[in-house]
Amino acid sequence: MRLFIAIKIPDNIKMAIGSLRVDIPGARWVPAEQIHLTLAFLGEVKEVVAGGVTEELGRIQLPEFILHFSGTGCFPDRHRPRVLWIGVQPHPHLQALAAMVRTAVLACDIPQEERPFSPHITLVRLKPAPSREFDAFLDRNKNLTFPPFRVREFTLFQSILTQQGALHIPVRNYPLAAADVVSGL
Ligand code: 3AM
Repeated sequence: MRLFIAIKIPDNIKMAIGSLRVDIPGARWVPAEQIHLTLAFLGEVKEVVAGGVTEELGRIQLPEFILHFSGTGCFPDRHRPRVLWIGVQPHPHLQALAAMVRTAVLACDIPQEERPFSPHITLVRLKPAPSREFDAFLDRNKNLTFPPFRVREFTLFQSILTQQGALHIPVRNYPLAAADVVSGL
């Protein structure tokens, strides 16, 4: 099974993000209902290994925290855009969660990329050719903000590739510890 680990985004924010959709040549927009914040991509793993991952993830202990999304940007850069994203304001608990998830995944002998965790919400995948519409979108949305939200859990997802695109199915949710507001504000 093909797996990844992510934070679900509340419906009101997914709808607000989904409503940004405009015509950009060569753009494939992530369907609003699939918008998420990826913590780790595992790829194809055997069922027995997936069992080990669910167990390791269950050991993670971290308090709830509050996240803010704002602005837009692209990978690898604005001149060769392949991914257009919504920014995630840094939060120490988010970094800690990503690090703990990475350790859990590595403990199951699933290789992980070396590059540092760079939190983002993928909005569009596109051919690396900037267009007037693309530039206008980035300029228009550079100071975009969304309501903050409290991260109460993270989720192991299965990704099933179909001709219509990937289907994301939650396999298991892992609650964070209820805490007094730890907001990073
Ligand atoms: O949140 P994003 O969109 O950055 O790009 C895929 C998505 O991350 C990423 O895993 C998340 C859920 O699909 N992904 C897919 N294939 C990948 C791969 N081969 C990958 N990340 C790294 N290597």
